[in-house]
Amino acid sequence: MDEINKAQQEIAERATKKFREAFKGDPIVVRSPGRINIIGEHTDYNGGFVLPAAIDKAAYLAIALRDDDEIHLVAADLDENFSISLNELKPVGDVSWPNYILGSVAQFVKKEIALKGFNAVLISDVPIGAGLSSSAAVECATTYALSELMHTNLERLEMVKMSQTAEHEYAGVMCGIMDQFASMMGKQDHVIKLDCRSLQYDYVPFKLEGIKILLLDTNVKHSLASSEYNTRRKECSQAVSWIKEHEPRINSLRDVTEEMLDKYVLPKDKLIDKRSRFIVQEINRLQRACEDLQRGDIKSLGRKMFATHDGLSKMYEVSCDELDYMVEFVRNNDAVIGARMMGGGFGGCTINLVKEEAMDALIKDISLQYLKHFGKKPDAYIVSISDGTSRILS
Ligand code: GAF
Repeated sequence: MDEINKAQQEIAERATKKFREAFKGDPIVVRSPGRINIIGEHTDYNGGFVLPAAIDKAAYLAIALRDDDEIHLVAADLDENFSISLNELKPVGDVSWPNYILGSVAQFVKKEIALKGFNAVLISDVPIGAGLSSSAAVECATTYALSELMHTNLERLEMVKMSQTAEHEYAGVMCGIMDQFASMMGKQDHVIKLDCRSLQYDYVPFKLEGIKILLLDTNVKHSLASSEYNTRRKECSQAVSWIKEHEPRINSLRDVTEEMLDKYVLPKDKLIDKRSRFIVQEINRLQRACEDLQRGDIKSLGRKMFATHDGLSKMYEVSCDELDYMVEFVRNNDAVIGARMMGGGFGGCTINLVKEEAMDALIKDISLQYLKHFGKKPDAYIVSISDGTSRILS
């Protein structure tokens, strides 16, 4: 067994042990990973493309059915419990983690799929609030586990959509489909080029000789639900409706050109123009980045990652001082091929493609300087690309 699988097995065994301490019976264990995204940010809900991958950090759910309608949950790392009846399902206000599970349960109820109550223990090593989709990991783990236990034969894509709706309805974040798709559909050593409009996708090999993926966590906890994410969505759809008045075939920013923005959006509102122009550029940038990847031109891909960061920071305005600092710190370092903030923004991680031999020195250096500058320590995770949601113990 390789190191990664061994680590997964250990967490799964820990979840099973916790389950047996808290409940009776033998659980199954489902693992569902967090995600990275190489390029293509905030493009998913605009009908564009994204280039995510599942990582070797995941949520683990040890779970078994009950004979009644009750749901009993334990978050082992947080040492918290939560119970509710299937018949009283609703979002809970004061604790957030149960919502990701309950939101997924609610999708089965909505589809009138027969369900029973269940006991579950959650353990996750996806850092919370770091932009690595810890919530999507829990949603996908729950959806997949319930589907297994109830023998539903749901297709993976259907489970992706159910998990996304769980986030909308129980976490109040009108997210696109990227996070749940990456968690559920990830493939080891591959990124997923996903067309978020047609949902067609290709796995693109992503194992770069001598280069590793480094995530630097600002430890600024972002809260997507804190309205800015939903505001960006509204700004983008405002641009689309202004353009649609003149070009009725336009349904999303995917079909929009910068000339259309010049004509129909810029004269009306500079801010909306800036937001939507970033998205139009980002969708194009991703297409060209995929060509770089195909040609093996990693330097060119890296330059595009920096360009994406600049757009997210100055045009889409979803960065923060800490993220900007981290990207500036590595921008002229020859060992760093590309870097940018990743995910929804306002905190969380930067993603960096770093030459292996320079990795340790870089982490040491940036950790020290970041601490001096912001008075708090960053975290560093070297991640590898893993498979998506699966059952790993039964
Ligand atoms: C968050 C959302 F959940 C995704 O759907 C995506 O929009 C991302 O922010 C930004 O690219 O992770």
